[in-house]
Amino acid sequence: GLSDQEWQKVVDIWGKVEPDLPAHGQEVIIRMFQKHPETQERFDKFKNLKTVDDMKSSEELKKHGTTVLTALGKILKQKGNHEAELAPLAQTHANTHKIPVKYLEFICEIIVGVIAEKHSADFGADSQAAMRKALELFRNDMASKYKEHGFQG
Ligand code: BLA
Repeated sequence: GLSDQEWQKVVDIWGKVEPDLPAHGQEVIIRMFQKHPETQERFDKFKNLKTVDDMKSSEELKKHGTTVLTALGKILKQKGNHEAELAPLAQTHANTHKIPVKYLEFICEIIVGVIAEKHSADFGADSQAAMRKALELFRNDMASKYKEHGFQG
């Protein structure tokens, strides 16, 4: 798990992200689609977006980015006691969306990268390390829940 100090770093940096979730979320989703095009194929509603300009103009994409970061923020603020938040997410992601754990790794790494770019002064090495640990915990707990649903992930 994370120490109290590490959780504090996670919550503090999230406080910098939160005032503009749509811009951060949009950037995260576009980068994921650019770097890992197979992830875009998982979205019926985004398959038609061919260029970065198409992606930037899509209100639906921005909305999805906001949904993702809103859900993640709620989870991080639980400081590991996220069972209530994780259970419904694991359920849809195992049974409906069927999102491999590998894709969770992709998006988590991109989230760290986007925060590092937008908030370099507030996201030093120790904060980055704390955030990586928190995201790893999130992924590990998603992976165990996937298995309960019979999805190997
Ligand atoms: C939908 N993803 C959702 C929803 C939430 C999240 C809250 C809507 C409710 C639901 O269907 O459960 C949350 N998505 C997240 C979080 C992350 C994220 C917390 O990416 C990452 C920290 N889901 C993934 C990944 C993909 C993904 C890596 O975790 C990428 C391929 C896909 N999420 C995905 C899809 C939907 C979804 C396809 C349905 C979108 C729709 O049609 O509305």
